[in-house]
Amino acid sequence: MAVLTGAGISAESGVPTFRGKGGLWRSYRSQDLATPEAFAANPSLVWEFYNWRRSLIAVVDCNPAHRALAQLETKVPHFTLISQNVDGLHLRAGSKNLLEIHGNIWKVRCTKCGSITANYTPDLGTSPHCHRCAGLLRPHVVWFGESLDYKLLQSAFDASRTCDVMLVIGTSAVVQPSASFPVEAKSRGAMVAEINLEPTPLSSLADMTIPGKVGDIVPRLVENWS
Ligand code: BJW
Ligand code: ZN
Repeated sequence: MAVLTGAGISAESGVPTFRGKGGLWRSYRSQDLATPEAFAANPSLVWEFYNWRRSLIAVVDCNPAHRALAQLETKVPHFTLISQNVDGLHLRAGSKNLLEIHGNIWKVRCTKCGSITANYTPDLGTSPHCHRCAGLLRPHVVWFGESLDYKLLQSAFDASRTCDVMLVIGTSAVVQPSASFPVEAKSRGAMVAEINLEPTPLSSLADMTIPGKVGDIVPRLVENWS
């Protein structure tokens, strides 16, 4: 089994989504905050945005849907969780075989020496620097126009190609390459089921669409999984 999650699974924890009602990209321009060009032009502004989001995420917890997926992993022999989320809530819920394909907001990467470190201080200031080489740090997340980590991407495509079932949970399914994973799974004969409040571009391809809130549906689905 492969599971693809998006911001909708963390919405009930209180983490803002990107495109729906109250979504970040409704109030902020992604070009100004989530591209390498934006960071090069104004790193302080980008850090302000990420410090604000880190502070929000620091005070929330994983919800029953995150926990249910961690439990599902113990019931299914070959299970891969592919998450577009950077909030780390799947890890907090105990998921193990997890591919955080857009990175993790609790990690920072040095723009000079490339070293990646975990840092859980919510507010890092607007110009955090590397302890090793004094280079400017950036959030270890994937911005628009950046490539995903090659190994993570390969593992995500492998899981999509080889699964019998793919659950697609709380994603608008518009951002590439993630939106291709269910298409790949379906083309290799997998059963694709979508759980979302609203229809998405994937809905017409999915074998099953379950409309509703993740917190209502995912725990029930997992409880009944034999
Ligand atoms: C619930 C619910 C509840 C709510 N219960 N459901 C044309 C021009 C330029 C670029 C491109 C282009 N075409 C394609 C591209 C490439 C681009 C892309 O896909 N753009 C599209 C938007 C068009 N992709 C990239 O650039 C990627 N890199 C890449 O492709 O490299 C090669 C390349 C480079 C350049 C050109 C072409 C190729 C990288 C993408 C990185 C995305 N980064 C972000 C930010 C991460 C860091 C951070 O968080 O700050 O990732 S953007 C944002 O979107 C974030 C998310 O992971 C991602 C997906 O969003 P998600 O999770 O689907 O959230 P929402 O809000 O969209 O949807 C939530 C859903 O939940 C909704 O459907 C709700 O209904 C539902 N929901 N509550 C159930 N309670
Ligand atoms: Zn460094």
